[in-house]
Amino acid sequence: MTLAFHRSIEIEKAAADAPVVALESTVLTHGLPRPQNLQLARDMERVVREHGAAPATIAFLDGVLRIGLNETDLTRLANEQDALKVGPRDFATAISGKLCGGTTVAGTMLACKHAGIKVFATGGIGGVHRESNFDISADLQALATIPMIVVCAGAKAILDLPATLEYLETMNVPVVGYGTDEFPAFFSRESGLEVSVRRDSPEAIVEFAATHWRAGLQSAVLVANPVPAEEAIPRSVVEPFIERANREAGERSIHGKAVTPFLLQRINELTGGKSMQANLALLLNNARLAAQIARALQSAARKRLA
Ligand code: PSU
Ligand code: MN
Repeated sequence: MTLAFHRSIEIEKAAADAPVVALESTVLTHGLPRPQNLQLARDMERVVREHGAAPATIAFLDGVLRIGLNETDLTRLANEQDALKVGPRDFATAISGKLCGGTTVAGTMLACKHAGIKVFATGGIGGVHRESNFDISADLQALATIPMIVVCAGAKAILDLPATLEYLETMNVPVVGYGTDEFPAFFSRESGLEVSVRRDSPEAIVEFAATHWRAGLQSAVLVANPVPAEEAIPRSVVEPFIERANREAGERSIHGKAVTPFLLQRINELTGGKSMQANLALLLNNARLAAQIARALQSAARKRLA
């Protein structure tokens, strides 16, 4: 038994080995306000195309798993008031309820597993929350078990970053710093924490991933691409706001799925919109790198066949 899904015409038409980049949609439905969400979705798709790959934004529409959305679909999803935030455990809920939903990093990875997509760009992965009673994102579980390349700007700075990195180590997920030895912290380029390995080109990342999977592992390769310097917010500036937003989430008893959207929105208010600028810039930066990686993957596969 396999899961039914629907490909967009663009993805359907792409050759079997064409470079494809998956894009998540929780960032549209829950991560960014309107109208920036729709603009961002379009911009990410454009950046992927400009760099020679086909974008596959992944989401649920009326209970159908969609691999690639057309303009009408994107607009609908971006304006959907009641979109579900869909992680892997919510697939059956979305399908049986014929619901619309944005897929999280973990949900998008599960979709990629069904659709055979090997490269995915997101903003920041979920992870271990601070002072939480066991709030650990399902993103980490997906990274542990689905072999693909995921490009992010580090884990969201709102999280407990050392604990998140420890978890990734436990789960055999290599964290590849793109042009850096330091694990980037989403809004900031610096965290004081180390990545497990550094690579400086898309080709070198592909080579590393191939070697990782040849070693018999089924885990993802997580690529950490620092936010562009012009839009980065120094950690010392953003950290007090993160602490305050976390405190407020606790005071207001915000739980479960609602935690991440609340924190992102509150930090944006506290930084006077700067954090969203950083968020948008890093998302586009990751879409670009993911497209370059998808193309390098295609070249490597063709060389192997030649
Ligand atoms: N990064 C962003 N904005 C977001 C998210 C990540 O810049 O909205 C989303 C991703 O979809 C990620 C999810 O998978 O938040 C994690 O949610 P949670 O911590 O509840 O697992
Ligand atoms: Mn959570």
